[in-house]
Amino acid sequence: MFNKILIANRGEIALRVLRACKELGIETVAVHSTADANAMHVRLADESVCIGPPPARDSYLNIPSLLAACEITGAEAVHPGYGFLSENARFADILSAHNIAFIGPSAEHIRIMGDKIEAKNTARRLGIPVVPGSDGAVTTDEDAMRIAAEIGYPVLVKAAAGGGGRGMRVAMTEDEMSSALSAARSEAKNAFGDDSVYIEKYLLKPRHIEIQVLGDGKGNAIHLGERDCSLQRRHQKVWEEALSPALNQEQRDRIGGIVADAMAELKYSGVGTIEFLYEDGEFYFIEMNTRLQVEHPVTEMITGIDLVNEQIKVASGASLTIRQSDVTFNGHAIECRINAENPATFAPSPGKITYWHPPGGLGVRVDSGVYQGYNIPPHYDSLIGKLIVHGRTRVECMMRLRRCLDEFVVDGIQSTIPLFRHLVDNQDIANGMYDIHWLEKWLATDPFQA
Ligand code: MV4
Repeated sequence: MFNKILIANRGEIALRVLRACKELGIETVAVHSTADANAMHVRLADESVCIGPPPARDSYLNIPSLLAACEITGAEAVHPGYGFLSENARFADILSAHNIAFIGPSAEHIRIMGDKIEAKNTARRLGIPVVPGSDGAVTTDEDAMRIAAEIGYPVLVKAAAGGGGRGMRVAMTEDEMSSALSAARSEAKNAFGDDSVYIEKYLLKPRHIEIQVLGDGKGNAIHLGERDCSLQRRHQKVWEEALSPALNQEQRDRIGGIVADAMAELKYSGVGTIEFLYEDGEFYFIEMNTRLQVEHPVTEMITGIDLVNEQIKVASGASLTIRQSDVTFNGHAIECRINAENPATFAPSPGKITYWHPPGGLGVRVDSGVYQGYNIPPHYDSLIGKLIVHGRTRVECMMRLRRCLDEFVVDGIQSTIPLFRHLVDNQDIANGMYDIHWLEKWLATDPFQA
């Protein structure tokens, strides 16, 4: 096992990783920008190193500074958290060249899954169901038109180098195809410097359902069920829950088994998430995330498995000790992302938190790096905490969530808490009847009379 881990992140996830390290008896090194000198992850770590000025590219993304911090402190491993360098294959390669462990999968697996076409081909080869479409990039517009006609409209033109919804265009009919192709290509060229695109059948009202996996890189892999992340705005998840209100145990066992077998065959190491679109009882792979995700606590709440603890153990060379038959799903969990934002417009709201009173009690978890008197810097994302609530049933979970949202007080800044007070009382949400477009449609009805 490692003696000392450097945490190459900030905010709530740096704290989350720090807690797992402490419980394993591992020393911790925090890194921080000059804007984060007063951050909680710096205070709670055994040691800390300032790695640069506020902009992330000069600090949390600054590989030479991070290497120097490892060197100075003698850290044997780096946990990247999510975002920043967590899916950077070059960073994983550089660490290994310096004999420092990257707590995550192999650079090769990060690279494969970072290329949307290669990821899809790999998934298909491993027996994971994928969206019908072109097998790889389309070269000419004529090819694209022919393939679209074969698949049947509507189709979606996607950038090979894409992600986060950029470089995507829908063509509802053949007449829209040439403008969709040129728009997707030019947006992709601008954003990623690569104008290759591929084509998929466009699913009109899917849910976003993702499967959590854990592998040891030696051919052992298990799945930890799904999370339903359909409630999102502009590709930013807002509310995540496990299990999905749309699936039954038979569907879960089936898709989970397919994914776990695929990850065993790939010899995947660490935690990972296989993202699917789900529509009319069918799953369609879209991408794989090779990192710990923001919403991992909902899975922890229903399985009792500490994902960061497992991640660290397999990165140090241990074999998986949890078998698939050991994994059981207990009750229901919901996560609300508490952002420092206007709840109606989502405009960022950095500044000083003058009052902070998080909820508590049975089945309640608040993962946050903030405290009363803390000044939220404007340089990073607006996530200031996550409220995760567990109940024996989805109904109990929703009742508890409503109670927690009543208790939660955040003053001095605006937060997304009022948005969740609306959602927890909404009939569609209570019925679990929502797809990836639900939240944006509901916001268009001006629920805050903004
Ligand atoms: C799709 C789709 C419908 N059909 N692919 C958006 C981001 C990228 N990761 C995949 N995305 C989508 N791919 C097909 N064939 C709809 C989306 C999509 C979406 C997916 C997941 C979560 C939110 C979304 C919001 C809009 C569109």
